[in-house]
Amino acid sequence: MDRFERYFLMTEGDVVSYVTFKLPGFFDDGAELSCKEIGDGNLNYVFRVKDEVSGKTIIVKQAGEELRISKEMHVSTDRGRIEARILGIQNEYAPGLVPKVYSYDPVMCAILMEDMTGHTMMRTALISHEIYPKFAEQITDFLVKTLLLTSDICMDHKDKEKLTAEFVNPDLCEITHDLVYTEPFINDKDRNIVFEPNMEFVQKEIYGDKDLHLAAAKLKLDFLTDAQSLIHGDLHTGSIFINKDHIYVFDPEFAFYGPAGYDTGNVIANMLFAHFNGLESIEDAGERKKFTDWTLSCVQDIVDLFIQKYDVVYDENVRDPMAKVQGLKEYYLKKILMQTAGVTGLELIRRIVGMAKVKDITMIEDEKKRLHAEKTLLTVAKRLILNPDDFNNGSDYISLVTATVNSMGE
Ligand code: SR1
Ligand code: MG
Repeated sequence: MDRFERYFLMTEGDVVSYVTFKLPGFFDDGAELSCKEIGDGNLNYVFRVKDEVSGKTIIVKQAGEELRISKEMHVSTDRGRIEARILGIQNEYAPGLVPKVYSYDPVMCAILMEDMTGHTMMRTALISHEIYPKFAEQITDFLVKTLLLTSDICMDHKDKEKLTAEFVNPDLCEITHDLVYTEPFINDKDRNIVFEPNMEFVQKEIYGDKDLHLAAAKLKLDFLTDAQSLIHGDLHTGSIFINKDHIYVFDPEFAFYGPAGYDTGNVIANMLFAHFNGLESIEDAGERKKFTDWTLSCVQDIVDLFIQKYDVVYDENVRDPMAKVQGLKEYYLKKILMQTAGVTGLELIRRIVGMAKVKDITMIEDEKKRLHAEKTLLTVAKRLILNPDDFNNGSDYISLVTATVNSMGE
């Protein structure tokens, strides 16, 4: 019996032997292998194994039974299978925009995959106020292709049904039901973490707003019932590796058949976190303007390029004869845009009020500035959730953000 026939949580030392055992020949004879755990997510362990002689590297991502964010939370390790499988599918629809999977091991619940060398985690880069002029083009390619080409508009319905069954992902979806669609509004499990100076505002504007609760409840029903596209399911800027020329989208373990607007909304919300981090923490006025002009124009471009590319990809790939009926393309887009607005609002609220935070906000050192960012974003979020019908293009988002910033004062 080999050491890896039974699941256990590996250490750095185990991972070196594991890679040699699982992928003999990946590294040259005479390789001097070292390993480091580099994960900083909430769920899994991510190891980089490196041959110190050639510099060649590989990533091993192992799912633990307990989550890193909280030992009390246990989630099926089947998420590794889901992630390995969807990376293969996304690589067909959006070639080169996801890391290559070399192998998936259902016993150790570990994925052996390409190291995204030469790229930085996008959230880290944005907190350093790096600008990526190609990002809107790149991410909208990924979004339109992966979302539309896996939908009933473009796929054979039987193939889509089979994929839907393969991607039933109850444990990870339950996390989203709780952390995104429920707890931020009613704190039913008493797990929210509210920045103390913002408590009064949150109690009145979020916990106390029944209209907001109803709108969030409607969005939750959409998430539960609308098996529209094979979505990434957690597409924040910590799930993207980037450099000036290229992006990799990774970490799709929350994938399932759900509303397409869940992915687009997550991207937009996380660009808004970067925007407010820039507004509140860049001291030099010129630098601040440069970065925040880009983050805002990026939000605008993401929405507008998504709409433009949707139009082309729809026409080129529409398959269902009834989806060719005049007006259906526009109806379907409107649904996605409304979901996008609602989910942008939900992601903004849950990262400020709920248990899983984003560094863009928590790293704003000055308490007053953090409070200002949080209140402004919560106000933006409420408008998006309560009036999703109003957000039909990029400039609708920009007008909302600009007007809210102006109305909140210093
Ligand atoms: C319990 S996991 C908390 C969050 O981390 C993941 O990245 C997802 O965003 C999840 O909601
Ligand atoms: Mg993740």
